[in-house]
Amino acid sequence: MIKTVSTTPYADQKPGTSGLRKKVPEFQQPNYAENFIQSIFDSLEGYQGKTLVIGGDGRYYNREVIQKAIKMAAANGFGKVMVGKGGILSTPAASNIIRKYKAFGGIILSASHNPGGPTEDFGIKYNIGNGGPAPEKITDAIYERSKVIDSYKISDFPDINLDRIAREDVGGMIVSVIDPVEDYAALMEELFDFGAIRNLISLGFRLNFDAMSAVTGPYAKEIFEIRLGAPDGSVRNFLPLPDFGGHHPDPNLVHCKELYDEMMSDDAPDFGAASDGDGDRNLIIGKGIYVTPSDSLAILAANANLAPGYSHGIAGIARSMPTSGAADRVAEKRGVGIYETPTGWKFFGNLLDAGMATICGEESSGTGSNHVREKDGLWAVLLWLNILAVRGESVIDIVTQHWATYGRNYYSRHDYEGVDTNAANGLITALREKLPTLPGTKYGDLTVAAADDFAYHDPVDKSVSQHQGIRIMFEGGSRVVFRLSGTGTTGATLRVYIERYEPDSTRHNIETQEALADLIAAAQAVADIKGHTGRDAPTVIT
Ligand code: VG1
Ligand code: CO
Repeated sequence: MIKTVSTTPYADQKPGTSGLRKKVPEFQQPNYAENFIQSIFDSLEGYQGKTLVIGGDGRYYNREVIQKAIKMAAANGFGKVMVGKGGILSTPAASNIIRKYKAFGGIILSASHNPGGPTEDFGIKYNIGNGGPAPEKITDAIYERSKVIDSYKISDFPDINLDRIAREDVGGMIVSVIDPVEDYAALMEELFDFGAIRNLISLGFRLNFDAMSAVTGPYAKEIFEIRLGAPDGSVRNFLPLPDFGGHHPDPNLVHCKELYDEMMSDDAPDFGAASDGDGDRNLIIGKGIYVTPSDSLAILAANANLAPGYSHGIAGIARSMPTSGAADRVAEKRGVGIYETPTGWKFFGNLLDAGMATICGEESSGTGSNHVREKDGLWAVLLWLNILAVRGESVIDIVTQHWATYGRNYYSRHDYEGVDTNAANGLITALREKLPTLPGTKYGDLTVAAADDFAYHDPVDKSVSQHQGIRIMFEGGSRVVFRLSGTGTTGATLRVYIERYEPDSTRHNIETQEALADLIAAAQAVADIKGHTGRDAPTVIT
């Protein structure tokens, strides 16, 4: 039976960079999740009788919201729901399922790299029929709807058993509980030369993958240990836990310190990697070398043709604006397109759909391609392994050769987390007001060449997205970018992105923070970070 439940709106359901993210207790308020899910459905047209994919990263509250979403999908007229067993679907796997089974769209329950647990973070995002995050037009409509919503529809059938693969008819809708790994692993086998990678591993190449007690565990176990023959234990923290074992499932040098230290040790394995809460990010560390995500994007793009799925070459590369220009140099040399988008994967969808870009990436450890419409952590790891298997060289050799060929883009991101929201907004506003006066200004030996507030003009649908980050470009090509995070749940996070291009290969071995020291000082001076936030130093440096 379908019930119509009356409700009152919440004022704070504005989706951020990647869906709506809030603390679990906020999501547990009466009707909070229901309001948002109904607002999604109310913002869509033409889904009657169609398929909805539902899955999440296994974090605390995942199962409860999945049951609500299934019952609401039935009440709102969907014909079928496909849901991952155990409520599990990594973000890229969900994107694949939507595409492969021609679903109308999907609801992904995740707060990605944010911590999980009863007092930590939860999130909901909607993906459209191409498998990618809903574009701003839809997320804006969802927000508008959420501000005035007065009822939602829900069916009252019993909870679905999510722990066995089955198909049942409930309340006139089919619910199909599917294996979350199978279709994804099959797609990876199509794109990459598993034979070559298996051979590399059988010859003694050692790999170490940290699933961070998050969603990629079951995928990584199946792919690396079972299909590629890596020894048992190559994948660690492979059991998805609702609180990620109390850690942040963020694959960076702070939260993967153990893996990093191991990779820098004398008897390090050949290759170390990790992925985040929902499986769309990647961390790549070779023996003795951390590969920055921006370099990784450039190197993957330059070598993608070595993998069967990309043997015909790539059409173009897209990167988010704060991501370093390393990929631009590859695109230029190869004569393929290069696109600069705002932060967040939703901006890549149009370029991928139009065949303009094949490979996309972000400085925040996200890389992916046209195989799905999300960034994909295991995809990046497998492309690296495929390249290593074909080239027969070490990670460090491949990276240093890349720098010698293209020059090195020294790059770092400084995050100031948990800053007072007004202070952070004040810093950005003050900086924005200063923009016209900045060109020509000197900071030490650096002179500002140009400064702007990045706006993106989508070449496909012609939409315009304003205020996507403040860019300060210096003479000689170095730059500093400032923006506020759109994924946090506590206060504000200021992100400062710092980049210097160094063509001279005799200067490619400087420690990153040292190579960027003058730009870091300029960033402090131009934005008065200390004055606005009271902070002397960033909380996280990547
Ligand atoms: C961050 C990253 C951005 C990424 C987004 C979602 O956004 O900077 O590059 O697309 O997270 O990633 P923000 O607004 O906090 O800077 V995920 O893996 O958290 O879904
Ligand atoms: Co993620």
